Amino acid sequence: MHTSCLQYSLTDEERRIFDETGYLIIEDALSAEQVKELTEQVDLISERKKNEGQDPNKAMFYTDFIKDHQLFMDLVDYHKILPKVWGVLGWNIYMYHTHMIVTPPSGQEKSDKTFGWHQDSGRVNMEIESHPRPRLSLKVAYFLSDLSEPGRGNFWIVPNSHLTDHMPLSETGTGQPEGAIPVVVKPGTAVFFDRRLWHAASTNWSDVTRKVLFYGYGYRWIRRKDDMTMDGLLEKSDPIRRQMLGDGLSCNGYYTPTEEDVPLKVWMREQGLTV
Ligand SMILES: O=C(O)CCC(=O)C(=O)O
Repeated sequence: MHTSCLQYSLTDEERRIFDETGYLIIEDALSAEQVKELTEQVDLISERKKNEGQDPNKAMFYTDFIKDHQLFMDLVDYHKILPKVWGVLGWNIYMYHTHMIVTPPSGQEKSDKTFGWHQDSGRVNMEIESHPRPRLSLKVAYFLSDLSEPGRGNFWIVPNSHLTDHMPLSETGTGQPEGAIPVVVKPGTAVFFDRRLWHAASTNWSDVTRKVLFYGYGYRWIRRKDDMTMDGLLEKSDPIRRQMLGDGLSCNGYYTPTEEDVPLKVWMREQGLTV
């Protein structure tokens, strides 16, 4: 990690927004060149998946994509974003999950069907007995296609809903929860969201294919949520990236880390940050 990344540290205002609303929008997180190059790789994967039987008219949900290209790997500890992730969660973190979603035009008539509203983490929401539910993890969504208008398969959220355990939905299967909004952003925007924020994918009623990369970060004692194929990748990575990829010295070190388990902690202390 180069110290210049510290200019992208979470600001007090960003922390306030994230804490209060459950999400944070960072415009121009990716340059136009990065968007173009990442999109080329997403398109290659889309083509490959279609050749393997992916229905071209359905959304492609593809996990564990870091191994597919160096450009994806380089976002694991992206200097403009990781400082904000550790600003929220602290240093005992790793990337527990990635998924890419490509949502082609649905060809459907616009409707008011209720989307699939959820908080992340599945059974965690039923099996941890606390209120409000604990934060535990967040995702960063990098939007590659132009979502500056609604109706393009936008990511939908209910702002400020992250401390709410139950989201009332209509019984008729139509309409969205009160306060729900589409996230309307330009290509290159990164959106942070607290895993507890009520969110949903939506139907793409436009003729623009939606392309998004999701990177999930959580505490090191959380299990990974996909295969996280690491063949040969750890060896090529520097210590902080290795930590982000889930490396550690022992099982106990995920709960009670030594300094060797968490190079990010050591690096932060060297920069004079409180750890
Ligand atoms: O595709 C989307 O916009 C929603 C993604 C989602 O629900 C998730 O990452 O948990």
